[in-house]
Amino acid sequence: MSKMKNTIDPAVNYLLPLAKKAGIETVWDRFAAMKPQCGFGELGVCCRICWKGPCRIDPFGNGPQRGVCGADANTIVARNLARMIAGGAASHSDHGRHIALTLLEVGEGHAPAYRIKDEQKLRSIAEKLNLAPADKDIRQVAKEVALASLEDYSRQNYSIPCNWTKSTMTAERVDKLLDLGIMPHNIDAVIAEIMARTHVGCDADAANILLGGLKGALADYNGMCLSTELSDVLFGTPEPVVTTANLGVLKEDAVNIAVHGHNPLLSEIVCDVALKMNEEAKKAGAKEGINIVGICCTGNEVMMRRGIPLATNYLSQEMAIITGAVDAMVVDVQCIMPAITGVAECFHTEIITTMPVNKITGATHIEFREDSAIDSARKIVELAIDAFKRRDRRKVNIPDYKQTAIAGFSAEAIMAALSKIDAKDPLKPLIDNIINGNIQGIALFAGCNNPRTTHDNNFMTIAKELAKNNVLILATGCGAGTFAKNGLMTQEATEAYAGDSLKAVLTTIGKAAGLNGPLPLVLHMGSCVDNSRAVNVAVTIANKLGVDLDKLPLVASAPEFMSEKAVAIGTWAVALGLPTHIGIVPQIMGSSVVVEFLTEKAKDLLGGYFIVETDPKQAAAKLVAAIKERRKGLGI
Ligand code: BF8
Repeated sequence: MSKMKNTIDPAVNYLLPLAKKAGIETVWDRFAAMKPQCGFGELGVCCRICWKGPCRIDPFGNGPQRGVCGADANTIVARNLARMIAGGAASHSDHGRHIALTLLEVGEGHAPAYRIKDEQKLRSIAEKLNLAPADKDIRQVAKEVALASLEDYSRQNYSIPCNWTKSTMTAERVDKLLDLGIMPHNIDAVIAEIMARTHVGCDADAANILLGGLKGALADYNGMCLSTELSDVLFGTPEPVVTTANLGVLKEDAVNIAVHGHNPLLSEIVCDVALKMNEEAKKAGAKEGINIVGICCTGNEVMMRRGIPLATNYLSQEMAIITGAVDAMVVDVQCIMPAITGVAECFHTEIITTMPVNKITGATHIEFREDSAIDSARKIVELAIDAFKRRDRRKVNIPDYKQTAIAGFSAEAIMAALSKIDAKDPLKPLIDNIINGNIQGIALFAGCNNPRTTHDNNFMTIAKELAKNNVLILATGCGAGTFAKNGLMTQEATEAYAGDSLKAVLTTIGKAAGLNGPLPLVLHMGSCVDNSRAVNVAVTIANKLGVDLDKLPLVASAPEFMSEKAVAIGTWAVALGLPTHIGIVPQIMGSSVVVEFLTEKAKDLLGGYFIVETDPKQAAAKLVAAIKERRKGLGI
């Protein structure tokens, strides 16, 4: 059997042998050392929620079929899955809480580092939330929108839906979620409810636990949605911007600062401050001043709003340090490998943690608070400049790989491009082309990378197949990172890979929008929380057609996912009615009830369902089949 490749990223392939030679351990080494991974864990039948255990169910039926308390495989698998969803929802919604609290501070005039950058968006959000903003002062509107968002974390009345989910769905979907009892009323309460119902001796009915999980996933959607929209208010709504991606964006003659993590509250201020400290960097010998680059979702945030180059995505974050050219890696929350401090010990790189609840042993901690954001950012940039002075030039190996990437396709940017074709009815050209089959459907790629499969390969293979089949492609998160690094966010990629009718549509829109050629093959919608942007586009189309989301030829794919957040996202995609592909075998296979619920029963209840397929070509075929089935349902 041939050995699976670690990655198809040329920059990583350049650096891995160098890491090996220098004895630096990477994620792929640790993954290899972990094999064989625990079979019980892989099936999800290991229970560790009380200390009578750990218990595990024998999947072959010879050993124990119940844990010490009597929980069977179905209960155990469902509980484990629901708890993962709660973890994901907690992460996204905590991010959203910080943004909402900051907007409140801005409204009250207490956060000098921040301001309202997109007033029009703020007013349109206030309209959607029924806050009658027309005659109000903009700071008052900010306060009211922030408070309406924070209400989604505090409401105690179970029968009132969360403001954001209710106001961003089709009416039919709202009714369906209410009917099923899975409409969230309060993000924090729903997460707490999952933890409570999965405590030992509580909910033992797998289907009921999964309904709780679906509610948790919708709470996740609510938190993501408000994170995205309020970030646009504070930092600007993305518009298409041309930039570059992959590790070749690092510069030998600059102080390279990598911003890594998720929340733009930190990265935006670091970028602002760094711009003002360019001269200090030059005085320290960096001819090109300061070069900020992004990693993971923070990378997406600053790429789409500022055109800052993307260095890399999740799985290759250590590689950025192994170039020897990163002077500081500034991190906030989520998806930061604890391994980075160990790698940084081999170089001069400062790893700077910034959040009180996210510290890493071996890192320098500079606390970042919204009220003193500029001071903290200044200290961070000063540390980076100091580190640059210590850089060992003999250890610098910047791979000569980078690609052009056109990023920043917010829902608003897509509508603006379409309005160049039909100003009165911007959606018409898109809908007409979906109905006439020039665009067969829309696929949203999301989620992480995972060493269980070749880094970036599933994303690239499936996207090229779908494009060939005239499917319009949207991307977020580390999937977006894959496409940016590997050249699919370019006009050339449209020429090379799009089917003829898709190419013609992308060319018409691109030319009308002044791009002098087609739109890129993959439209970059942003970070993981920005998956809500794709929902925004889908709901607009659904409302226009007068159908619910589960009728649209719209699919989602997380072909290399790994995080609890991705589990939550995939689950809400199903709850919203989307066929949702995952390319990694989920840790649920030990329960036939859970598998059947998520791949079949969910379809009856919600219209959406999971498709599990690890082979990327097969996955593409299944997604195309799901799109065709939807088209047939619509009679198109
Ligand atoms: O939120 S795609 S590895 S960085 S979890 Fe993490 Fe996964 Fe990347 Fe962004 Ni999303």
